[in-house]
Amino acid sequence: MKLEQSFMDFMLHHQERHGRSYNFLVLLEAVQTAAKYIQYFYQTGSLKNVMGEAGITNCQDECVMKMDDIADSIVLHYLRCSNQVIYAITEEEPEPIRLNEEGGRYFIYYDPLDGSSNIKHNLPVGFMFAIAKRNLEGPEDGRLRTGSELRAAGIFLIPNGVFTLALAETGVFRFHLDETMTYVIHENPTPLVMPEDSKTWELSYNASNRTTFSRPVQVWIEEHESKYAFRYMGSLAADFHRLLSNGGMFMYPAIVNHPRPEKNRPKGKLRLLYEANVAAFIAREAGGAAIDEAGNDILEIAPESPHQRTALYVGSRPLVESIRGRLRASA
Ligand code: AHM
Ligand code: MG
Repeated sequence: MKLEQSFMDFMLHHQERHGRSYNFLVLLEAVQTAAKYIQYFYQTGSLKNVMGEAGITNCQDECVMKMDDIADSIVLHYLRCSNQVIYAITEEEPEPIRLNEEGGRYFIYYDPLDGSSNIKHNLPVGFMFAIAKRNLEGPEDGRLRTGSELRAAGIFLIPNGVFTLALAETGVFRFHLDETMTYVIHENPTPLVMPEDSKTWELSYNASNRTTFSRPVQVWIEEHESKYAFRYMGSLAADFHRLLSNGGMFMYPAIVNHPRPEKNRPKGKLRLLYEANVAAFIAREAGGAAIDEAGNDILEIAPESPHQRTALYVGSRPLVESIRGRLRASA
C-alpha cells in the first residue's frame, strides 16, 4: 500500500526548510477546513435545496446564491477561529472584516465561491484566496497589498476536490482530496509549470462578448483562434485550472463596444484582489504571466478599493506577451 504525503505534512516541511513560522500553517489549516465544509455542502446541496438564489444582491449589486452565503459564513468562521488574520476581504461584504487587529499576522482576500452561474448546475466553482503578511519591521498601516506582495494564493476546485497552491518564490503545487477528506500530494511534489510549448494551448473567454471587446483584441482573436482549442466553463477557477496543465490564455477583456453603452465595463469584470491576483500569482509561480487592458502586469497594480475590477489576460507567457504588444500599440 502506498500512502501519499498530506498537504499539512508537505507544508510543515516547507516551513521548516525555509525557516518560516508556524502561524502560516495555522491559517492554511483554517482555509483548508473551510474548503472541505464548502465541498461537503456543495456536493449535497441539491438534496438540501441550497443551490438556488438567496433572493438578495450583494454589495456589488450581483445576485447572491444561497451557496455563496453558506460558503462565505464557513470561511469567515474558520478564519476567525484561527486568530491569525488582521482583516479579511470577501467578495460578499462591502468593507474589510476586522478580525485580530492586534495579534494577527496576515491579510486574506477571498472569493468563497467563484463561478456562481455554475452553482445551480452543480458544475465546478472555486474558493479562491490570496494571503499577504503584516509589516513585522515597523508599524502596520493596514493598506491593501499589491499582488507582488502576496505570500500565497490558491484555488480549491469544488466539487472536484483539487487544490492548487502557489507559494511565493517556491512554485505551484497540486493536492487531491482523498477518501478520508485529506488533501494529499500525489507522487512527488514537483512544482507545476505552465506549458510554453503551443501544442496543448487553449483559449478561454466568453465568446458571446466577443463583439464588445476593443478592436485590437477582436483582431488578435481573429488571427489566433484557429491555432488553439477553445474552452470556456464560465468559472475562472475552473477555466484557469485547465490552463495550468494545458497552457494557453484566459481572457476577460474590457467591454467597450456593447450595443447598450450602459452595459460597457471599461475596467473589466473580474475583481483584482481575490480573482485576478489569485490567477496572476499562481501563473507567475508557474512561469506564466498576467496583464490588464493597458498591458500592465496585474501583480503590479496598486489596489485602491477592496472590490476594484480589472480586465484580465492570464496564461502562458508567449501568448500574454503577444496580446500585450497589441494592447500597448493601440493605447
Ligand atoms: P462571480 O464571482 O460572481 O462568480 O463572477 C466571476 C466569474 C468568473 O468565475 C468567470 O470567469 C466570469 O465571472 C464569468 O463571467 P461571464 O458569465 O460574463 O462569462
Ligand atoms: Mg468570483
